Amino acid sequence: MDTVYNQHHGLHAATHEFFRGRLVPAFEVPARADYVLAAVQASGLGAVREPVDHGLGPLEAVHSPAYLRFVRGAWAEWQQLGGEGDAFPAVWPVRSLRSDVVPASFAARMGLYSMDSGTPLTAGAWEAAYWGAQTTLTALDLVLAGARSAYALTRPPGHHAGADFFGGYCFVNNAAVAAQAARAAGKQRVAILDVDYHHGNGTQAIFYARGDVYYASIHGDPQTEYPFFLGHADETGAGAGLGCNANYPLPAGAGNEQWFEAFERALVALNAYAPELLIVSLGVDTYAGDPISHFKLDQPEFRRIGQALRTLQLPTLFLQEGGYATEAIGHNVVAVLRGFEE
Ligand code: Q9C
Ligand code: ZN
Repeated sequence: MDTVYNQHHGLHAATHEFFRGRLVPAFEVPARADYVLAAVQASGLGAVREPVDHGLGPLEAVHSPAYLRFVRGAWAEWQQLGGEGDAFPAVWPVRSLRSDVVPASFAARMGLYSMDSGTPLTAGAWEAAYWGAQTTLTALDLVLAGARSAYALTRPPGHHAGADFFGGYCFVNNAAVAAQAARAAGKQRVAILDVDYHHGNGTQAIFYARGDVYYASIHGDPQTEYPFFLGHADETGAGAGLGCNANYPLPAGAGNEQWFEAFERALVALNAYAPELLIVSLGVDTYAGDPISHFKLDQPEFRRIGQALRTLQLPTLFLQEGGYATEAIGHNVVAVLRGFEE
């Protein structure tokens, strides 16, 4: 399986994020991708390729142009205001406030276009997110051209980003961009399977009322786990998308057997949808050693994930999402990808 990778991810390098009233060292850091790249290169998995630029069009097919313009220009605006350090939102248009009028204030627009204060907007956030999407689209091209599978090694991750907001370390929803591009290329039914510890609220929301893209996720119960406000089991889709959304929330602390039981149920339901393409939102923050997540998957389980995914016999695009046990991410990701190839 070939990997597509771009160096621009390193331009997005937050130093700190908010945690319990303090600024702590950021978790979503360039070293994450460096460790994965080293593990991919050492594994003999396949070639490592550079992305081809597909332009803004495929991003605009998922995200609102106003949101993309905001993220692209945010750092320059922040600099003009004299911003020191990374930019964070501090005010949001919650219930009873208006979100239909776009404010002139940069601080207000930071809130309008975001969902949390845990996502530092850095000098290189746009560049990294843009090239992350191009890396994703290039990996999709390999699969559309007949490769059995491909892996997009990207950061920042994507699955929390909605059509018009960033959050959860995500700016551009790569899984959604890939699913939409696959639809445009003629795939009739696309399935996204999200195995990141956190529910992919952005991906779910983007396709919630659509029957042509199926979304399934196994994740920490939103009663106690981020993103809190989406990801419950009763969210099954709406309108034409009714029955095309499946959530498998598990309690914090869930281990190998509990996780795999839910995973197997997700695979059965997804298979019944009869997709033509599978996109895997591959977060490895389910690992027992992850510093911000609370499942207890052991390292050998990641190979099992890949082996089980192979049984679906679908063209499969793997996209990097979370995983914050920096030195272990490479091992865990490569274990999934090699398991798939066995
Ligand atoms: N200080 C992904 O895994 N809050 N995003 C964590 C820890 C947000 C994770 C708080 C976690 C988002 C793609
Ligand atoms: Zn996650």
